Amino acid sequence: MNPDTPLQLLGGLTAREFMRDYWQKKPLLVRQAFPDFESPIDADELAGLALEEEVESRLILEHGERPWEMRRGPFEEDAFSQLPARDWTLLVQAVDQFVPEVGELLEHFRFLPSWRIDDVMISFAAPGGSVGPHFDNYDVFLLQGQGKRNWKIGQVCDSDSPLLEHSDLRILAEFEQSDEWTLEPGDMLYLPPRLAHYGIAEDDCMTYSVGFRAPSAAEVLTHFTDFLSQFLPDEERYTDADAKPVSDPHQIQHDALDRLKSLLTEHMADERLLLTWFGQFMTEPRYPELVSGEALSEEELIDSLEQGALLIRNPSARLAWSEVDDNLLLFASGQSRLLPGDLRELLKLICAADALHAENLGEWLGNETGLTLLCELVKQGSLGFANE
Ligand SMILES: [Mn+2]
Repeated sequence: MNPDTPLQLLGGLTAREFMRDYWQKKPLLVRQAFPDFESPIDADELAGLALEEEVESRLILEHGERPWEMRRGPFEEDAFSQLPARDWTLLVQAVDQFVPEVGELLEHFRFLPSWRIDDVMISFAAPGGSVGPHFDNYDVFLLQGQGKRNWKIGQVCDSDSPLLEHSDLRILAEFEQSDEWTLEPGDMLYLPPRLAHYGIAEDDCMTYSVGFRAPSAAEVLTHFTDFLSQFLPDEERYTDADAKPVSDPHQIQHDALDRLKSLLTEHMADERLLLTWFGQFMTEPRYPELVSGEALSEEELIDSLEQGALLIRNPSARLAWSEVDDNLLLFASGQSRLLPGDLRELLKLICAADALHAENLGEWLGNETGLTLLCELVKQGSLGFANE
């Protein structure tokens, strides 16, 4: 994707301009980002998904058993027939994993790293439906799929921003409106993290939210140090072979702090381990139970592909790659593999292709390491045969 091509999705901005001026900085409203957009899924299909055990869904009722009542799915079939005429919202997470046409929308966001994208949540709201004024700690693109929604934006928030008490949701107690727009199908609003927003359905209304992953500093530190500590033997300890006799035995001297700092720096600076951890962390599937496969021999794989089989990415799997020295790392759904540098084009193909087949794999079918890798990915469940 050429970063200097103006994009309709970004209202005629290039990806480079959008990243420089808006991304993580300020909101952007784009009228007809998706011209003549027709939602690939309707309200009944969305409600149908919310009945499924493996799908994560919530219902928000502004005037439920308590204000802003939240109910968690999966729901019973009659749950929707008993709802009031207005002021409720159904939210369904990760619809991109269950409806391929929704997953395809993400192709338009290829100017951003795929490992930063979390999911496409779809909400359906009756007139007046809202989840209240709130803020999120991640970026979001809000695409209007059907009907109209009024969006108000407000102040930049943080964890000290006052919230309503006794609420199932994190609803802001104060909302300082700075702007508002009514979005129609195909219109899209980009919001940076922590900006207060308040969307209210004007009629039966469906909104797509493309959400992002951004680990908190606390998560980075706890998860990375957990990961690192697996590689550290118990005998590796605080050492002070350079210590001098102390004048006050009760005082912790700053030379002890220096030794600690160098212990930390030594391990934190291990770039290969940092990269390995990060790639694994960012490709962890949202629903690991949906990523499972079966063992397959290399002969079986070649036979199937030569008979025209298609290998496709499991929509619940996440893939990314990176380079380390002369080698490559492939990250697949929370696991990593160190691979020789000559597999670069294969890794790029595995990560990017809609489907792998005899034609686009070509000579890779004769590459022993490449074949082993493909079998491992099938076994792990990140790749699978189409129509199975
Ligand atoms: Mn939000």
